[in-house]
Amino acid sequence: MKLVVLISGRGSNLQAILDAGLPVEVAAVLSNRKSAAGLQLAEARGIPAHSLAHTEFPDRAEFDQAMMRVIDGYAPDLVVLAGYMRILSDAFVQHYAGRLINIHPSLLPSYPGMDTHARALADGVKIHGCTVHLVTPVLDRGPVIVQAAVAVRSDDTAETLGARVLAAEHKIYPLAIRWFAERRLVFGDDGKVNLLNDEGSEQSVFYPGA
Ligand code: NHR
Ligand code: GAR
Repeated sequence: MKLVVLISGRGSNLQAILDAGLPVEVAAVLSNRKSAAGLQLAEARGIPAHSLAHTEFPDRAEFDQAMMRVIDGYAPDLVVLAGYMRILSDAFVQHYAGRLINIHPSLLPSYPGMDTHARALADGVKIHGCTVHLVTPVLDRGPVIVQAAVAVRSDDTAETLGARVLAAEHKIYPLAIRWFAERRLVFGDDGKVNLLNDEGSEQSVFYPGA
């Protein structure tokens, strides 16, 4: 099972994926920012690391086409967005349909988009978390694969809450990739994802509070 991972920054989810002992090969890492720390991490592990600056392309469609050419050179089974911060064109999403996943720092469909921890705190919600989902053209609305719940504390700031959510991300993203690699995920026509258990039947997917 070959993966290509797309990042924009720090790369802590990339690191969690690399350190999880998964039955996968991370064939390449791509960033839309040259300064992304995750690129050095990839290089240190001997993984080809590419940066394509979106600012050097005339529009989103042409940038995405350039990304697709590099990605397809590695013939990945799965494309993993790990803190990748560019909205993807429909052509890109369709090209990788069923093999493109993202981790988002909220319990989707709550808090799509940016600044999720500050928005959750402003609303006074008591449970927050993160979601691994299949990417579809509608932003942050693709089928949910797995979620982790994180209890909000009365003294939380966006930083303290975000740090606990990030720790949960580092658990569920490798877990979801393992299930994908083991071909245990079933993407139903109803837009729902189920997990095959050892008996071969389906069970709903969840991750108890992290
Ligand atoms: N693309 C599609 N088509 N569908 C999804 O579900 C996607 C996607 C691209 C990225 C990740 C997502 C997240 O987890 C993701 C899901 C970036 C933005 C954004 O507004 C929104 C959602 C996500 C990632 N990006 C700005 C843009 O104009 C740039 C922001 C910046 O550079 O700081 O692309 O939340
Ligand atoms: C993670 O919290 C990820 O969920 C989030 O960015 C962070 C990346 O951290 N993704 C988004 O907000 C996507 N819009 P990392 O680079 O250390 O993995």
